[in-house]
Amino acid sequence: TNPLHPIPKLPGKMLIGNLLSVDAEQPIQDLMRIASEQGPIFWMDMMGKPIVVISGADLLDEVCDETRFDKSTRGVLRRLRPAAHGLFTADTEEEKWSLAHNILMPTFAQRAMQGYHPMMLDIAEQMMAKWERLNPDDEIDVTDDMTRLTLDTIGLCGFDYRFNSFYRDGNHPFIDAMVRTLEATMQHRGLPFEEVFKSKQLKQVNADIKYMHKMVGDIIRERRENLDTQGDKKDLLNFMLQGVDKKTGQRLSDEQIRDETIIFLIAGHETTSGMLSFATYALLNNPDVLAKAYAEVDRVLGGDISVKPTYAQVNQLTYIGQILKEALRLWPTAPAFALRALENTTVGGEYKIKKSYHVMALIAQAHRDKSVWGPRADVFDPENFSREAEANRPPNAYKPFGNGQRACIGRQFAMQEATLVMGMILQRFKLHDPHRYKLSIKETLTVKPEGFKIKVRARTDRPKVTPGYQVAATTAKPK
Ligand code: FDE
Repeated sequence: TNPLHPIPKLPGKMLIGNLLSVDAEQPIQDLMRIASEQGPIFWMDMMGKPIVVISGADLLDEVCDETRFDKSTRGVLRRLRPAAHGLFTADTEEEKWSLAHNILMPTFAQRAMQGYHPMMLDIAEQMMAKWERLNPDDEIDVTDDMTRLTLDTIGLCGFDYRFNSFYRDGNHPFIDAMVRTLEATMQHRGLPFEEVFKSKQLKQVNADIKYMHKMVGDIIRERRENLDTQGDKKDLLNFMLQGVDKKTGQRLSDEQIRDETIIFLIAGHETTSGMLSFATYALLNNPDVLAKAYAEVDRVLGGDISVKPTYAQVNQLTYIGQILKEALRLWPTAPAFALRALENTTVGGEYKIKKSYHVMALIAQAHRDKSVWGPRADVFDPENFSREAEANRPPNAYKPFGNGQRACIGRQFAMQEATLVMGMILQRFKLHDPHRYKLSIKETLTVKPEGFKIKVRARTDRPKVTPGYQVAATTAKPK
């Protein structure tokens, strides 16, 4: 008997249900496979609790209706609250969420990005310098370097802190603490006796959280004490210290600023670095796309790498933008999000969803629905994001940044940063794939390529003139 009939049920074991039906190391890839066999909706029994997995475009459109569904924090997000209880981990009805949301929205709006450009550029140049100085036989672990880049970028734009990841072999101790906390939270699956047989790991997590809170807390206190001299820095910390919620007149407490800061680091670094890594992989495997990308970069940024790209130029790199969007279609680095029905309801005309069910929007699979993306849905093609294709697509078919008011606040930030970096890489380097890398995906809170090693060489075919020189080319000094 299937109590959720007609929603198909994943076959499972007595008592434990589907607890062991999904690969613990690669749950997302396993769920994608299961979804392709079971269809656009199925459910799993997690020790008595139903999880409904939705992966069809029509059903995804329905559950994106915010009058019927809201983000759910059950599971990992709630377990992350001791480390950081704020935007990403709070429930929509909590005052914590609306206060931080109202204060922070303007600081992440497109027009705020210009202020972050110099800081994004600062970190991007560090990565370029590292790559330029490599020996011909040196390899780059793409995902590692992209993670250094995205972390350092949020550190600098967020609270004027330099993790200096490009100047060290291992990680900054803060990063180790954060990664351990995330790993432990993911592994903790709510099994009986976990507290006992994982007590050592849990003790470590408590120590790590304490360390993160102290480090960020100290930075906040110091800034608050020096606001008269440092109050004009254009970083998120100053916006949080000075911001007032127009609706309520309230401000963020130091404790909440601390939690939001940790949340930016958690939510922003792996997602953005994964996007850049998948995009690099796609470029290496699609020579036509790569050629078009080089042409755009040469036209917009020109060949003179001593001239820094401007904010306006980054916004002209629209084909690079299409490449990044398409990378996030095939591999949305936040591959699923969790929902709950506000009232018992029915989706697809026949599937009853109770308030108590856990609904999972598996966008990694929904983004490959052939009814929307056509027969070539599994093929990388930036033309999926031409202006025309975007205009003709149903509204909720593409959701790599989540949905509605709970969608990603860092979207413009991530796209701005990634476009700048991709542009600078292509302006400078030829990419090589010495091992003919076969995509292998590591899953944590996010998905990202694992063991992806490339080599780069300085380009010898850069255009001689930069865009600004074109009119006066005769007076430009020869190189
Ligand atoms: C959020 C987010 C999301 C949703 C989730 C859920 O629903 O749960 C998603 C899907 C995302 N996000 C995605 C992404 C991608 C990328 C590349 C990114 N993301 C990036 C970033 C950066 C930064 C800084 C960020 N990011 C942040 C964030 C936050 C804070 C959040 C929360 C919001 C609310 O809730 O309000 C998110 N993000 Fe992201």
